[in-house]
Amino acid sequence: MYLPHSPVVNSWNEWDPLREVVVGSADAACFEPTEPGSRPRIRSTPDKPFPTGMKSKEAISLANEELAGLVALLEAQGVTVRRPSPRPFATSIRTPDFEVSNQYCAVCPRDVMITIGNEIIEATMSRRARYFEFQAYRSLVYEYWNADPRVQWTTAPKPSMADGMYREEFWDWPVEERHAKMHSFEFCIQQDEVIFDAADMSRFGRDILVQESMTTNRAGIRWLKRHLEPGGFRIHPVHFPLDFYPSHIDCTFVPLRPGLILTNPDRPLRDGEEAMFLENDWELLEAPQPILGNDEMPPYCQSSKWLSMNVLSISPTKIICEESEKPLQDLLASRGFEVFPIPFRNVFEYGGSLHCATWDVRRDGSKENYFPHLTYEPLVQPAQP
Ligand code: DAV
Repeated sequence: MYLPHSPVVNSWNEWDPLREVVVGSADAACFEPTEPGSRPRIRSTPDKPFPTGMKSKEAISLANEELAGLVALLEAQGVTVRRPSPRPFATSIRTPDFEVSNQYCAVCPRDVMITIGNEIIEATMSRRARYFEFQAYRSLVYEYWNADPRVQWTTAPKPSMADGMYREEFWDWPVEERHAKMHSFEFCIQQDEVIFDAADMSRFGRDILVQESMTTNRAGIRWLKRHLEPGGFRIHPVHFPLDFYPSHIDCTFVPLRPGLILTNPDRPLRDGEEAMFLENDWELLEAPQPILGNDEMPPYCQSSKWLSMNVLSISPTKIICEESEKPLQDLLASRGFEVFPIPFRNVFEYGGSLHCATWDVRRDGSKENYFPHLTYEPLVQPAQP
């Protein structure tokens, strides 16, 4: 078999030159159902019931137009763009452990799929409506896996998603209680089963950050450590105690290129966790306040205003930003980036912006050590000879 120099699946960080990427699609997208792991609310009228079933044709085509704009920009930059397979998201799911009235969508491949070097990992997921979301990417995964024997493919263990996996009172805790509990990192999922969404990880070569969140628990982080440490990776749990509803790290702590991380001024790292960055010459650069406040986000959007930070790197010098976020664009330009602004606000109600709506399959580059001064304790110490 003839093998090209670089495996067809090869991506070690968030910034190396991008060659192939999957961009999500809003086809057949549904409203996220209310379930123990998620209580969606209409922003303007939180007491009104959240809609169920398929989103309107108009909402779907507005989002699809902006996703097509992203595809066009990436292709003009020489990036190969792939799309998910159509899936019947409006159908209900029933397993021996749970039932849910409809599924969600394939707008945010980032939440489900991650490339770690030459390996594709399908996340366990944390919400019922997203249990089968990996199916939208399976034909692509088979294509990559068949094309190159160097490609590894792992599906993480599926949790039961039974009632007992969740802590439903979480949603009713008043703000004072959340504040009191902010250092315990207990959210709507319990700790018994292995649970993680792919978007709680951020890749820095041989170092990978994992956020403990509403969508990733400590057993999930242990599974990732045991799975990845033998391959020479170091897995670093990170915490943002002032984010009372944390899910997915890519609106909170966003590496832009070696030595530079965009940080969220409302969500500082837990005391002590910044040391590994500062001691290894990484600069933490605060993002400016987003253009729109939380109250001005689209009514069905469940994410925060910090979707502003959800940028996508085409390379260490080229970056795609939402078009209204001028202050962020100016900051990035002042740091030497070529910024590509595109409209993306109609995608927000599907749970993400530019980084969320993509899954990078191939970038240039290899496994580098960007943290040369680091002491790391692996879960399992190598046996003494
Ligand atoms: O800040 O609301 C949203 C991430 C969506 N995948 C936030 C995180």
